[in-house]
Amino acid sequence: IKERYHWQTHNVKQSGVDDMVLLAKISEDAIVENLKKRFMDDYIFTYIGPVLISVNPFKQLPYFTDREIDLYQGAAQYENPPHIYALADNMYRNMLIDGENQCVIISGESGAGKTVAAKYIMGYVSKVSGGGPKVQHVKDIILKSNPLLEAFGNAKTVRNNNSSRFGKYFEIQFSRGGEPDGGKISNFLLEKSRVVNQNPGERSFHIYYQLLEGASPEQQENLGITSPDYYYYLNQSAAYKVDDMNDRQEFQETLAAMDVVGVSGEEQTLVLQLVAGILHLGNISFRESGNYAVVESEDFLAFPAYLLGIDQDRLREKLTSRKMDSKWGGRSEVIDVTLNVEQASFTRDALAKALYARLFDYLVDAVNKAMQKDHEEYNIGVLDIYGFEIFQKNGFEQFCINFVNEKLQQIFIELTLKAEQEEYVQEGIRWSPIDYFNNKVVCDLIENKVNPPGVMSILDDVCATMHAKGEGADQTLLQKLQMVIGTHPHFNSWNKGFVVHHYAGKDPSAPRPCYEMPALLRALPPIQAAIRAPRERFNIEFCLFLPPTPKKQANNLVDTLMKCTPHYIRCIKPNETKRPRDWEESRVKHQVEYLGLRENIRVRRAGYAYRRVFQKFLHRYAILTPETWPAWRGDERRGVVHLLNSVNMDPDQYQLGRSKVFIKAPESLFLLEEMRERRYDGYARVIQKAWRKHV
Ligand code: AD9
Ligand code: MG
Repeated sequence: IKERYHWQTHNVKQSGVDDMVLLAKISEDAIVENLKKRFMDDYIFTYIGPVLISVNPFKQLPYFTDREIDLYQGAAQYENPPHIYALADNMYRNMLIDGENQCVIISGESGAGKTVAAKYIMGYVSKVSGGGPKVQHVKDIILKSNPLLEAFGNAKTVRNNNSSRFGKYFEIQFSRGGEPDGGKISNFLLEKSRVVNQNPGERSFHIYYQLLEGASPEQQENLGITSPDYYYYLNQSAAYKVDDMNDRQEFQETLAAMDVVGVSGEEQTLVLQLVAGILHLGNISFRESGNYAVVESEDFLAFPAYLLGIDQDRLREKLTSRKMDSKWGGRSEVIDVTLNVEQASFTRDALAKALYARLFDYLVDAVNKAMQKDHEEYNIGVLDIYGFEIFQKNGFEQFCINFVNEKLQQIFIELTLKAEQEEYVQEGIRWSPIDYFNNKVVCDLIENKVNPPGVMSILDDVCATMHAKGEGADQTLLQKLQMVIGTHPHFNSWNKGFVVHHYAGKDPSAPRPCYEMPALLRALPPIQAAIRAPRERFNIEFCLFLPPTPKKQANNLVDTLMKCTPHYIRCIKPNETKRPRDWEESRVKHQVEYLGLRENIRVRRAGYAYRRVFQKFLHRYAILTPETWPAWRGDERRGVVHLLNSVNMDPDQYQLGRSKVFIKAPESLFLLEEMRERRYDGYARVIQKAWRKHV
């Protein structure tokens, strides 16, 4: 009654169904309808069993205060309206009670609210857990790492003003007593190409604009700071400002965050020198001189060389020539090859990207060092990785991102269905398994090693021999793909690239990016370090290309996740306008389709829509019979039978397992809920009246 009363005073009424397992009819339309109804009533959260659906409200809602944190602490899922705090609390309790690591996989397209969700979880855990000054310090670092990594890893895109351009797995580590006393961040797939150019209307990483707006006069002088249109790496897209974003103020926050994670003042100066150095590097241009590239103006060479701490001549040499292995008369030697203008510009950009990626890794390392603890006990991991990306032209970056998403979907399918089946076995429940689309076939298409080898293996193969093949590499690759996997039902190729039918299978809504060969291959060949580190302490190795580690990264991530108890948040973006209360039906429907929500509900319902341990069931429906109210005394199983008999529940509708009651159709549950509601409403009215009199 206490909780019920609390929500009533907060004017919370029923809107649609809280858990879509209870939908009267399962269709995409019914799901969209339910989400819409709730969205319009400012309910952004809805469950499908244990899975949380979250729709981006594009406005601040009032239910994220300490009061809610209090309310959701230790409460069962059904006691309160769906909320991300309920999920966070569940993870935290599970970890403590079962002694198992937990993870939450947050998925959804760009701008759907993944990063905001991740922050709510970290905020919640930090609030409900205790700890002395040392733990408080770790909490500070956990929370401050967000603005720091966002400054360097987020950017304005056409879809999201604060789009994460890297994937992040954040493990909060706990003591046995549940205090967060450490942490670890793994970062994935930084979109480093953004450093050198952006699509129209998009910006580079926030730090650039922060620095340009926020630099002190002294910094401006030392770093050669002027207006953003001066820099080639920023002026191509001609987008400099973001609505509601104060770059100047955020610059101060970024610096403050570096302080918290223990990046010293001196190191901060070096970080900013690198950031500025990359900008100035971009202003070096080349002209043709007798078939090869020379630096257009020596003046533009000196400043980046100074900022990056390398010799000017050496920088010139590195930008306009390349070392190559050559076989000559049976002997192998290294020769210098001069580059043409296009190659020199490409080398400059490659250098800028590699430097930036190293800088980003350095910052992640700094955060990790600050949160490091010597032995691991428990952890909660939060995965916030960018969703499926389909552009006009898709290259290696998209291929990797989409592959990771494919794998995440696979884990989702495996773990939710597996967990479901295991529970039936454990409880001794009779049931018949149901069919579902398993995207393992798509994962295999990409990652199979043999029989037949997948796209990754074929790529590796062709790349290993590519230098010999030169310009014809993309055709070689295509031919090989066509030959080996050309008949695969999830694969198509055409003369410039190939298409993968990503999850959701042959469904017309399945994401189907076209990967283009030149864009794909350009990112691939690993050419090793060319210039030595100018600053050992930074451990930033100048190199022209980073080896293509993302492939590996995807699998490491999957291994880590598979060892945790998983939780899921599926984020939905209701519109493209970023406005509150704007609902684009077809966009939502599309997401509902490819996230497989209908399938999710179907699987959840095919067995038993509802399950609850005896004691909790008795507690929830205690009000329905005099014998169970206020509490049932005696054997719990008998109590449940008594309760179900007294409401005339059809015996076909339920089964009793070893410790839980399973109820088949949601309609049966509706009935129970309705009866319960009516009784409580009666009580609540009486109490409210009494309360009003009292105050
Ligand atoms: V991307 O893949 O990194 O481009 P995300 O991370 O899915 O994307 P993000 O969390 O950054 O999206 O949300 C985008 C914007 O939507 C935020 O900057 C907020 O302005 C807005 N948003 C998202 N979730 C909420 C929310 N729960 N309440 C209020 C929200 N606003
Ligand atoms: Mg994000």
